[in-house]
Amino acid sequence: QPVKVPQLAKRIEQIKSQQQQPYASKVLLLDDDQELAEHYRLVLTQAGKNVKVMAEPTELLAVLAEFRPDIVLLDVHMPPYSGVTLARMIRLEPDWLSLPVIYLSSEQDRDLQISALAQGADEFITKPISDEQLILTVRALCHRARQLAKLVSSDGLTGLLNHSHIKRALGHEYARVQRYGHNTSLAMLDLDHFKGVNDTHGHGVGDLVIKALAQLLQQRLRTTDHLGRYGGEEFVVILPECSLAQAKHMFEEICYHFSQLSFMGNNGTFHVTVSVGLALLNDFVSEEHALNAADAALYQQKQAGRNGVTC
Ligand code: GH3
Ligand code: MG
Ligand code: MG
Ligand code: MG
Repeated sequence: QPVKVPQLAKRIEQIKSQQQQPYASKVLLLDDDQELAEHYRLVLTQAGKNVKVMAEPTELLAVLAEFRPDIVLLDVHMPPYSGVTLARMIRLEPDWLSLPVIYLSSEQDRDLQISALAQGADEFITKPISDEQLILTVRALCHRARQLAKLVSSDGLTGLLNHSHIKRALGHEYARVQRYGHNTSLAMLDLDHFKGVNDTHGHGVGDLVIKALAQLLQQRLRTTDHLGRYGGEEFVVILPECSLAQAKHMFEEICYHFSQLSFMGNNGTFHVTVSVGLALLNDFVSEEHALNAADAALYQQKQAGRNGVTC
C-alpha cells in the first residue's frame, strides 16, 4: 500500500526537527510543592528540556537509573525527607559522581546553604527563582557536564569511547537486551600484523593507521552504535537493533574499505587490514561471555587468514 503523502510530509518534518535538535537535556525535578514543580516543568519544557517531575524521594535511585537525567533539581525541605540527604545519596553512587545537582530552596540561612553544598551539590538557588535564572543555570551546568563527560569517556588518540566507557556501554546494552530482547550485535576488531607496521614505519605512522580505522568506523556505523578503543589496536563496537547477519555484512564492507586505504610509509604507500569477531549479545548469559565469544571469533578469523569477519 502506498504511503499517504500527508503522512510522508509529517514524517519528513519529524526527521528534520530531530536533526535540528540533536539531544534535549534531561532534567529531573524533585519538589514536594506540586504547583511550583509544575511551573518549573513548564518553563524548562518550553526551553527545550525533557523534564521529569517526581514527588516521591524514596524512588530517586530507581528513577535516576531509568531516566538517566543530565541534571537534578532538588528541593531542600520535603518533610520527612531532606534534599541534602538525597544529594549525599546521589554522590555515593559512582555512576552519578559528575551529575550536576542544584538545590532550589527558600532557605535563606547562609550556613545551612553552605553545609548543604558541602554534600556535593553544585549550586544553591534561592526561591523565588526567575524563569530566566532557572533556564540559564540549567543550561550552563548541563553544557559543562556534557563536555566533562565527553572528555572523561573518550580515548585521547581516536576520540572513541575509552576502555572503561565502552565496557560500561556494553553493560547498559546487555541490560536492555535482557529487558527488551532486541537483537544486539557485538564486534571485536584487531588490526592485522600491526607490530610489523610499527616496526617498519614507526609508531607515529602506526597511530595514524589506528586513527584512520576509528574514522572509518565513525563514518560507516550508526550514531546509535557504541564505538570504543578497547586496547592498543583493538576496538569494540556494540550495534543495537542489528542481527549477526546484518553486522557481518556491514563489517565485511568495512574490512574491504579499510584494506583499500593507502598509508604513506618509509618506502612508498602501504595497506593494512583488520580482522573482526562477532557475537550476538542475546545468545549469552552475561556481557563478559559475549565479549569472550567475540574474542574467540576474532581469533578464528586470524587463523583463517585475517582481513575478514567471523561470527
Ligand atoms: P595480529 O594480526 O595477530 O593481530 O598481529 P599483531 O602484530 O597486530 O598483534 P599483536 O597484538 O601481537 O601486536 C599489536 C601491536 O600493536 C603491538 C603494539 O606495538 C601495537 N600497538 C598497540 N597500541 C598501539 C598504539 O597506540 N599505537 C601504535 N602505533 N601501536 C600500538
Ligand atoms: Mg519543599
Ligand atoms: Mg592485538
Ligand atoms: Mg593485531
